[in-house]
Amino acid sequence: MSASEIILHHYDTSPFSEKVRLMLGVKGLAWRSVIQPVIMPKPDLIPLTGGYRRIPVMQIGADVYCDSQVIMAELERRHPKPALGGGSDWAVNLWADRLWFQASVAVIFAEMGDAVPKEFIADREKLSGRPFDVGAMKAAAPFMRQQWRAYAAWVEDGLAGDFLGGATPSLADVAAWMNVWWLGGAAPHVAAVLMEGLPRLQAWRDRLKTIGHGQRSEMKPSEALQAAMTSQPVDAGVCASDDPSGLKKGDAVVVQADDYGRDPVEGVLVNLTNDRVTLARECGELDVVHVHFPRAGYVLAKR
Ligand SMILES: N[C@@H](CCC(=O)N[C@@H](CS)C(=O)NCC(=O)O)C(=O)O
Repeated sequence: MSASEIILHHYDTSPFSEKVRLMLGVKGLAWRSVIQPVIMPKPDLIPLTGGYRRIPVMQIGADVYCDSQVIMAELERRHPKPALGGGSDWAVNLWADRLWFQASVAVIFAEMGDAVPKEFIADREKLSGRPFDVGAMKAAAPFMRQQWRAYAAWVEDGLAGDFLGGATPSLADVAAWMNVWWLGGAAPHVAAVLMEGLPRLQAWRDRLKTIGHGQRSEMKPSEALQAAMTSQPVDAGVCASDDPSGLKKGDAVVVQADDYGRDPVEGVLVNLTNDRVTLARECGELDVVHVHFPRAGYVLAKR
């Protein structure tokens, strides 16, 4: 086990994890896979994140990256070749994560919602703070299918070359892939209808499928905790002195998602840039861990 090993906490059916797995494939990287539970409790994940429960989480030694957005940014930073870009692709990523994903949720659970175990429903109600209402999703499905189709048609239009990024895959390709992959796996008959007459999208899907996930090997959750315990965070961090929030290095802060799964994570601010916030957390037996979040989509406040 090396301190710079990429450890991905995920589960195979997780669409947000699939983005990261594809990116690992595009970059041809070796990584360790730690399978986490689909519902709470997650006793081997929470000590690392300080309360964040969503999946995926990436860990490299004592650095813990919460949310696929900051995970992708960190993979791009540490492994810049082949380059997947950035800039406005991040806006595409947030659209695919939110608007397109919500359409996928409604379309998929309208199909399979009746077969979902009640423990899963209870867990997701707690996560979202709203009823998991299969009846409402069925009622919304015809409208949401139209939304899904309209989004898919944007990808069709954007495919002048093999990928949205041109000749090679970009962050926008990875972001859009999640929804196409999830619907294709969970409700293939609906996916076939919604992608009918979009030949470039279909060819793009088949092209992305062949990329794979890089070199994956399994790891026990206890080994991942051990990796955090025996490592130090990679750098001390830099806080921009002119951040409009007025927050400064060393402030006691709390970070939480602004959509669902809003469990607050408390720590000491060590890094603050336009796209990232990092907290230092002293976690008892885990010593000091740096927990990284994106700025976009997260609320950061002084404690
Ligand atoms: N914005 C987050 C969203 C992550 C997300 O919603 N993940 C789903 C799984 S794909 C989740 O955590 N569901 C609840 C759970 O697995 O406990 C990201 O980009 O990583």
